[in-house]
Amino acid sequence: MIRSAVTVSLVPETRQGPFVFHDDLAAACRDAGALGFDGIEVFPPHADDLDGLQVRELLREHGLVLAAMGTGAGWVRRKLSLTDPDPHVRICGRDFIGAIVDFAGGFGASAIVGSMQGRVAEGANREEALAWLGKELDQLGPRAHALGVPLLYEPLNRYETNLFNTVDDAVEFLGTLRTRNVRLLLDLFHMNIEEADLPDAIRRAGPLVGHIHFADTNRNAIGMGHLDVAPIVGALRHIDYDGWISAEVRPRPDSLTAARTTMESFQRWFR
Ligand code: LER
Ligand code: MN
Repeated sequence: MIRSAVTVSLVPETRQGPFVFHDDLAAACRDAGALGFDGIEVFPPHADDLDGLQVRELLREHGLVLAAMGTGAGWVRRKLSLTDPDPHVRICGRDFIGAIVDFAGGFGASAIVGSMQGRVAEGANREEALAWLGKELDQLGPRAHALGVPLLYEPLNRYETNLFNTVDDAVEFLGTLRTRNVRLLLDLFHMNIEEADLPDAIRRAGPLVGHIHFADTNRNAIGMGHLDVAPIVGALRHIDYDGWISAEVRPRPDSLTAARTTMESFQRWFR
């Protein structure tokens, strides 16, 4: 069954970022639960900064589950990435993501490789960078598989990476990996910038779609921009998508309004 989630960032540097709730996990769980969300997607500073028992208790208290966990704090705070020319930076990046894979996996949730994919550095060799990315995903995919969850890879728009911007290019790349345990996270905000036709791209990705970031064209809650939502929902139904619909949007005009508007849109389109 398709389920609703809302994002919570616990990383102070991302206060201007596309997360509905910020800083206070307990308050976010209370508000998400009261609004009827099925889960929360957490963006932690580091896996070690979370107390698993406390997270479990908050989720239980508010009738929520962990939908997924972002790993981008490794980039935001330490400039780690899986395609840095320095092998030590790549290893630290893999360790950073791996710890989140383990934590999230314990809750039956996936970790997301988004910003941590990095980019091909100026003057560097693209094939080499893709080989590094492939090698790391081939280690992280089986690590997630051992916990019974897929790893999520997110194509980003051209202003955030030069690795893969479109769904088709990302699908082709995933096909070159040894692991079959990496699925696509499709973020409607990035897709709106890069895709010629969003529903067509979703249909082509088909069973590889593992998670959706539900955002309008301006990265506000769905319903606050001009995205043509109906054909996208039609495409998700066409591929029998049954994962998370997670609001990774700006808290505009405020967190509660963004969350409430998301929930109204979710009810309208998926219930
Ligand atoms: C970044 O723009 C984004 O969409 C995040 O989900 C990546 O981790
Ligand atoms: Mn995203």
